[in-house]
Order: sequence, then C-alpha cells, then structure tokens
Amino acid sequence: MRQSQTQTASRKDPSLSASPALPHCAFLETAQVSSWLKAHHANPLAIVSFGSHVPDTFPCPVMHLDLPELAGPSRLEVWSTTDQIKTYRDEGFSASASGHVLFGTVTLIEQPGQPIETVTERAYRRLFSCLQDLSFPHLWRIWNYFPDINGFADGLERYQGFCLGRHRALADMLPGFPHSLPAGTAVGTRSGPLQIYFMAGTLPATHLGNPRQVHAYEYPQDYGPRSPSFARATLSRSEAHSQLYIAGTASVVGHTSQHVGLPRKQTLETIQNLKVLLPHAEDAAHRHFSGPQSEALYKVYVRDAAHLSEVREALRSFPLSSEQVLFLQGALCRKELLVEIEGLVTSD
Ligand code: 3EB
Repeated sequence: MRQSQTQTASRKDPSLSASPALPHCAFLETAQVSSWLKAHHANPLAIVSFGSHVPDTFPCPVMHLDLPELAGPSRLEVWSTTDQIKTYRDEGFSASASGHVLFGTVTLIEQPGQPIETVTERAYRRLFSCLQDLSFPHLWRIWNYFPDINGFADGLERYQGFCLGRHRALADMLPGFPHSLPAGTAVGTRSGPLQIYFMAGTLPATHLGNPRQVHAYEYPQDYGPRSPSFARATLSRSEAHSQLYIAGTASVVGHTSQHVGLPRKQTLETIQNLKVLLPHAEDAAHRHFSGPQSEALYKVYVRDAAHLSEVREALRSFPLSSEQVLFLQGALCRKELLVEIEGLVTSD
C-alpha cells in the first residue's frame, strides 16, 4: 500500500491529512503466509481461519470460525499493514494496531441459561471500552459470528436476540448512532462462542446505504424488536486509495427477502444489489472500484452446501477469479435467505 503526503490534498480535505496506510487483506494458504508477509514487508494485523490450522507463531489476533470452506484449497483471511504494529491481549479480547487502524476480537462463551442478547450486549460494551482505552474511536467494519442463529429461545429467534443486545449497547455507546454504524456481517457458525472481530480507525470513515435497500437500522419491527445495527457499506480513504467494505449482502430489496427457496435467483438478486452499490460508492469516493488496478475480495456464505453449484453458476454474471472468492458454509440471519456476499474493494 503506497503512502504519500502532499500538503495540497491535506488542506483540501482534513480527513486525509494523516494519510493513513489502509490495511491489506489477502486470502492465503497457511503455508504461504510467512513468505507473503516477508515479500510484502508487512506485519499481520489479524488472521481469520475457517477450519485450517494457524501456527502459534503469529503475533496478531487469530480467530477460528467454524464455517466450512466449500470450494478450492483451504485459505486464511490475512489482514496486514506495512506499518509497525502493537498487540494487546486480555481475557476474551485481543487486538493489534498500527498508527491508524486497529483490529480487535471479542470472544464470549454463552453460559447456560444466559440469553444471547445479554452476551451480545456485554461483548459490544467490551468492544467499546477497548476502542476508548486504545484511542481508535471510529468503527469501520464489524463481523459477528455465533451458532444456532435461527434457533429460538425466550420467544425470539437468536438472531433477533443478538440484534436486541447489539442495539442496546450501540445506541447507548456509539456517538452519532445510527448514522455512524459501520458495515457489518452476521453469520451463523456450526459451533463456537459469540465471536466478533472489528476494524476501527483514528479517523472517521463514511457509511453508505444501498439505493435498492432500506437501511437495516430502519427495518420495520416485523423482523424483530430491534433493528439490525449495520450500514450497507463503509468507505475509508487514504490519499492513494479508497477502500470499500461491503456488508453482508443478500437477496433483500427494500426490506423484503426475495425468491424464497431459490438459491440461483437469490444469488442474482444479491449481485444486482452489489452492482447498484458499487457505482453509488464510486460517486461518494470519487474513485473507481472497477478499474483495471482495483482489487476485490469476496466471501460468499452459502446456507446449504447442496446449493453451491447453483450459486457459482449465477456468479458468472459477476465474474470473479477463484483467488478472489471464498465460499463458506454458514447460516444466515433470516431463515429464507440462502446466500449472502460480503466484499472488500480497493480503488485504483
Ligand atoms: C440483511 O440485508 C441480511 O445483522 O449485522 C447482513 C449483514 C444481514 C449484516 C447484521 C445482517 C447483518 O438484512 C442480513
């Protein structure tokens, strides 16, 4: 990632004055990680594994998610920076930070009889006290994972309970809520605790809606007592590039799930949502996300492994190379949703 500073640009736009190097993400096989980091003079900020082994030798937070990979060689999601990093560790919390960006993980085990909303609220309050302690006040991106996401407890779907706890903490603690909410993902794992990882910055990012979709934080109460607290996408900028963090995107138009029971059509509808979001973000960023020099990585969550070939076929209308995409088996927030796609796009 290049890092340059020109006085003129700083004067024009104060949010660019510190010219942060944006973090880099790559999908790598375990055996490649060390040599990749060395070759790029990069330090790892966070590593996310979907079942493959990660050696203990990496200093950064490592999150293991029980989301089986459905195609291709097993790979890790490796976030890195060419800046120096500091790492932090505490019970249930780990983080690494460069000068401008912080990656953190919060992991909380659900105790028997404890509602998911209580665990979630506690996790988010924890996350916030860390942001405050470490002086990275601006949330850029959050990923949430927990098991049995469509299960019922105390009269609520567990995802709805999760939304309730998250809303309680964020509405209380996030300045500018809900407009300062970052892009999010919430996916059901096969097993494990509540696992959250997040990116935060010293500088604010810009949070975007999708013109085809209602803001998730404005969903009507039909979907649960508190709306899901996330933005459709978040844009962060350095002088050289912009980065677009695309939230988990599904076959939802307005606020309504489309094509119940039809994985191919749901994938096409999701692609349509992405195809509308990208130019909208280009307008906001004044940068190109689909130029020859731009880079994109996508994670495709598929509820039922048997739908993989239909999903892949539909994805031909949004061509991606196998290096750019991870197919993961995970359960999604609404029972009828069969596929969800999140992305990271770096402008040219
Ligand atoms: C949707 O559009 C699909 O609760 O954090 C996607 C991404 C979804 C993030 C979240 C939920 C979340 O409502 C579900």
